[in-house]
Amino acid sequence: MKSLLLLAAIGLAAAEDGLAAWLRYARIDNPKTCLAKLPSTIITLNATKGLPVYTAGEELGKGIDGILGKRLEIDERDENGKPRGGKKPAKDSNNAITVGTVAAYAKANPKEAAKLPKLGDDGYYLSVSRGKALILGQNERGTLYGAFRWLQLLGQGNCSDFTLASTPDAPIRWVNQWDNLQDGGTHGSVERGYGGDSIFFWDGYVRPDLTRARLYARLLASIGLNAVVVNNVNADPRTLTPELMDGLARIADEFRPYGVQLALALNFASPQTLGGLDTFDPLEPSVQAWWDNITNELYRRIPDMAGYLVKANSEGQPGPMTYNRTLADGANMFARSLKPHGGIILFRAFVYDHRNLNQTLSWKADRARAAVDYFDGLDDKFDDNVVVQIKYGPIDFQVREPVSPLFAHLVKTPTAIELQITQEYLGQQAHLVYLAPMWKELLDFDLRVDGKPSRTRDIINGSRFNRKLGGYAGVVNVGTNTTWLGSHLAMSNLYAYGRLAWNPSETSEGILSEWISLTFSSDRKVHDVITRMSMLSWPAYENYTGNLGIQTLTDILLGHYGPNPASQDGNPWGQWTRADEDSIGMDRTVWNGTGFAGQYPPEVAELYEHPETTPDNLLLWFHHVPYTYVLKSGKTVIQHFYDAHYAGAETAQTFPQLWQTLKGRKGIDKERYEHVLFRLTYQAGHAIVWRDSICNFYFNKSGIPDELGRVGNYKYRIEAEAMQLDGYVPYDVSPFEAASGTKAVVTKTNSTVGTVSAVLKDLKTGLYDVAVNYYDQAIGNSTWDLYIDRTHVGRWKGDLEYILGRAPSPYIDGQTAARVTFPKVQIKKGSVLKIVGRPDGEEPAPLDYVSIFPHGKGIVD
Ligand code: GCW
Repeated sequence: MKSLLLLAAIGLAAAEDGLAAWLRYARIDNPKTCLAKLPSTIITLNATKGLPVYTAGEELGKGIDGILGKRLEIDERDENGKPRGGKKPAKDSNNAITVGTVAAYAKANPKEAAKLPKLGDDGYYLSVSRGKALILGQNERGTLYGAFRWLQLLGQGNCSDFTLASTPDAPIRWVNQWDNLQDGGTHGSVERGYGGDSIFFWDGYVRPDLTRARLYARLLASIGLNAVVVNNVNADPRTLTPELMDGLARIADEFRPYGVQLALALNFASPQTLGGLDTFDPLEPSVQAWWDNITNELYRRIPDMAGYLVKANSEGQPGPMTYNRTLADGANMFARSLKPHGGIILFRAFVYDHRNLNQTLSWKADRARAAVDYFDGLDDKFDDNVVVQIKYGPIDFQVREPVSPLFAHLVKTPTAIELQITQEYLGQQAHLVYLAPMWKELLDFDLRVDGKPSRTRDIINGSRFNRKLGGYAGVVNVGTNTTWLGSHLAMSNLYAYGRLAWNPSETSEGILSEWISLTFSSDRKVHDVITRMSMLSWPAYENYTGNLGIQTLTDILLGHYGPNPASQDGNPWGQWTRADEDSIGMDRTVWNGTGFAGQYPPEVAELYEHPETTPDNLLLWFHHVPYTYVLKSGKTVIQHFYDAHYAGAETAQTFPQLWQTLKGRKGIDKERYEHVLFRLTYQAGHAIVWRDSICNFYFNKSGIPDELGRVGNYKYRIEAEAMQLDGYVPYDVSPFEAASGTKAVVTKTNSTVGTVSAVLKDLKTGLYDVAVNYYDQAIGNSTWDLYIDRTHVGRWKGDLEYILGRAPSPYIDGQTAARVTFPKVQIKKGSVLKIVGRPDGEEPAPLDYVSIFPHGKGIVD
């Protein structure tokens, strides 16, 4: 009996698997004060099932039930304010939560409606007073946004009376999913995804079950986002077959109740590859007719489609330049097809040629220049439903970039900023990096166009140049993982993206605090710890990856994840650092370099032209200087590299410790506690990999030692290759800096069990932490066992690819390098440490080193 009851209780408890994200509607601490005033009826005005006002009613019912524990009755009114279906009005109808559009409200209450503040598109009016609540939207989805906003406030325990009128800062608040219809196998994968397969596509088709698509729309609507491009910008022409279009219509049907519109990424060559025409020249009438027809076919199925997104002439994608046409010719072709339907086209400014190897040799060549070079002269050439979508920085979602100068060049043409919630160069959601502070710096940056205040945010929202369109595009890689992004904590970035696109004046901490309350709880300590870690995370990540504007320094030829600074140079991808034995950095000055600095308006250009006036954190983005160049901080460039990497890695070590102080606190359930702890521990280990790789790489290049003697000297380490090897052989790691002492060990064959051992003769008897650095490749799941004498200390498996969501590399390198730590191990002087490695698949149980440091002394090496 007892066990049956227990089972029932488990069945009832919501699984904290992340699926509900910030929409958990968890009961607040003290619902009584709220309940006292709460009416028992929700009145919906002229709601249609399947549209946002109806959803708003439903959501309020669900939310209030969860947050306060009260079930409300729904009283549906028709367009004249009369109860639907001849029903009696609810008893409590004078004291109710009324929800509808301003227009529907005005019909029954013209006088009151006349007094309402004016709202812009998608805006809402929210008034809560002594039990009554009025939630009115400028349109259907505005109403839903208002409902969600009130629920967010209630969910934080805010039951006060207030009146609020809110209109989003910009009309375009889109999400770009990089979902593929299919990868090599059956999967619908997500480019740069670490959160599972596509929630939309499978095996080349739209999934039969779109439950997740619907839940996704709900999440996005709750933070004010209004459209999703459902497929990868590297678009598959098959997206436009009739079967796929039918499938897309089913996705749009799931989105519609939440006011989320579907948009589509297009492959420029589709008229030829799919349509069978002999050209895709945008000025060819047959090509225009083909797109007109496709567009009509799409709108026939999806009348509220938002529009298109196009990546053209970039990274091998086809585009108008294939026919010597301009980018505007290309964009306008789609704009014309969309115009009769009211659709818009977001045309990406991420246009560059990665194929010209000779460029690498030229001091003046610079990929950062490409966007302005390609778009200059086109400002008055675009149709009025074209928006140019510009990545925040001129290169590619790096940990630190200056704002793209193209924002200052397009005055007539509306623009949208492309941000990346997907942490492509920012730890791929396997590292905690809270991005709102970075986005805010970019959005608040003043480009000083014509010597006048010109913040990025005021350019994209249309106010600076008096444009109607514009806004935000966020690249998101949610997938089938129940946590959406593969990590619970990474979801703060999605929440922040929506909140900032709605209102860029919100603060990073304020947004975070809302998100913490809704995702976990309002517990003070929970807030303090998550806020502390999150606010430290971007600076820490920048510290242990790429400093002073040199870019993130990930392996750009593989996973865009682990350290590999050499991969930046010597190839045509254009993310160069120009590091040699003496000096480092891209000279982007006008006087001697690529001239990129001159693409900014004069005041900003002047700032970036000189090393003395360039902020330290962008120095190497704009200038090529000796490693011994002295920064404003008084340190040399090379010593800054060393110090920053040690500081960043040290901060990352505090994350798992901080998180552990939350065990058992309100909202910190076991499931999420363990999940987060695992990832933060992994991050702390990988931060050390980063620190040592980058420090050793530049030490090796420059020959300048660390003033504090840390780099290259690791007194607590025993290199695996220096141990007694049995079944293991030494292995030269490439890149060399991804291994301590440049070498690792691997098992002799794929089936040989290997052992490394060492006599710990110099160690005093005591309690130690034992860290083992190993490599977890994508090509197998080795097992390792650690022993001290006869005691089995622990076992681990090389299965991070499943836990982290994807394996960034099949090789033994900085991406697969990982660390596992066993705390509080009792070791005697003269004990024997032994690791037995069992290879699996093609993964030869690789080991790098063991680090043994006294427990509790705060040493990590
Ligand atoms: O940085 C690159 C990414 C590609 C991406 C491209 C883009 C979708 O590595 O994966 O392709 O940017 O933004 O188009």
